[in-house]
Amino acid sequence: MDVNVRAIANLGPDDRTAFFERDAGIEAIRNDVREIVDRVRTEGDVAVREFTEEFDGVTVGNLEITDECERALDDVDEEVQAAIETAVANVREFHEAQLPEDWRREFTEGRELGRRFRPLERVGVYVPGGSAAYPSSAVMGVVPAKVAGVEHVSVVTPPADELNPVTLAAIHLAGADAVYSVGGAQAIGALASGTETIDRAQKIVGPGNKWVTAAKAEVRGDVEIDFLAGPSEVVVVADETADPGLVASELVAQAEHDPNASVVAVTDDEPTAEAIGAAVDEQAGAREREEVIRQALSNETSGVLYGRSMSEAILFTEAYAPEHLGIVAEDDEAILERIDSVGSVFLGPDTPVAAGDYASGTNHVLPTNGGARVTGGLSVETFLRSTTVQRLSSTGLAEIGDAITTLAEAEGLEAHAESVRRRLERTEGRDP
Ligand code: HSO
Ligand code: ZN
Repeated sequence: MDVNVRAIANLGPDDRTAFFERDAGIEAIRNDVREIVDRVRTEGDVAVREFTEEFDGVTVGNLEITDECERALDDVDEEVQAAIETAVANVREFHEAQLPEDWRREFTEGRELGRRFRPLERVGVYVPGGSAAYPSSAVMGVVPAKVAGVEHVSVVTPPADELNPVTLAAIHLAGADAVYSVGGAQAIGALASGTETIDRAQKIVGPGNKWVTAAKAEVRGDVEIDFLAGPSEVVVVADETADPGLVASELVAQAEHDPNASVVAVTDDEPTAEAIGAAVDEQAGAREREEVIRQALSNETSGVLYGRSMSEAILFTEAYAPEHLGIVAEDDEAILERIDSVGSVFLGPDTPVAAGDYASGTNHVLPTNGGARVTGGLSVETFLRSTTVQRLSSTGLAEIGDAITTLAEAEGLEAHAESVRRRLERTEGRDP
């Protein structure tokens, strides 16, 4: 039996730390990454090409491959193209529903305040390649940016002797404006500082391996980033009404992403936990990526747990703050009500995480590693900035005049107070 079935009450402090402080493993490579990013900043394309030869073992001709993406459509099955189009349409529709409207309101007479939303102008999206080539991630990164109104969306994706045509086609169908054949930390460095060929981005988004993640941490500050997204995670909360086989299939599915994936089922019922554990082991053996799955299942951040009550299961889940949360239980809404820290939620037996991974319309670029305690996943807002706007009438200013001048003088900023007094006096002069 590979997957551990344990009582939450029996977890020691070390077990809990492992579960709740999942390490992205980027600290160890920070120095190497800093050097790559620095060299790309000072040497531009030359450094990009050199690192690509060193790390990817590929000599790239043109760094820009925008036209190849369109041509790649010819090499993609009609069925696959239709599936990408379905994903793009659903992701677009869901993200269009998120577009905020500008607004203004009069809060008291003559004091009108509002907010205005405008897109960023230049954004970079990382699309993973290699063995983890995810065409779906191209859709998840590019579509929300275009829906937000970003004018120039650049995509970077790692080179290969033969690029995956499905990934290229997805990048094109999602609506990217420019595409470059570069991956790893050098790609993030290039987007952060710009090179002769690659446009400098105001914000960089998208998942990647630990080199990409470490590079995003490195450039954060010079450029905006979404958040750090590491190996996939899922927690499924189940009660005794759940079909153990379905719960198990969720753990096995996310486990196939990465040997470092974290997959957990948590329940209030020991027999259910045992049944899920047995189903996980059985299903893992039947999957193509069995080896990766078994490694992920044996991580100290993976396992099947049972609590003495649903409350104990819920508290565990909240502390875990998973990227994905499945709830398969009689009163799933009541359980959801008690969980705040999670990237994306999947309710009921017919809602697999794979739906959100590919085609229901929600975004699959989500915070891992407990990031859900402070942020959500990619959305239209990721690509917008907000501005506040106000207009006061003389009445509106008079109403708050004393509060402003008193606070300004308390701060020793007498000129601030004067800027208000002048206006109040002007009004008095005008209106005896
Ligand atoms: N579950 C991944 C996204 C993905 N799944 C892409 C399949 N393809 C995010 O954690
Ligand atoms: Zn997935």
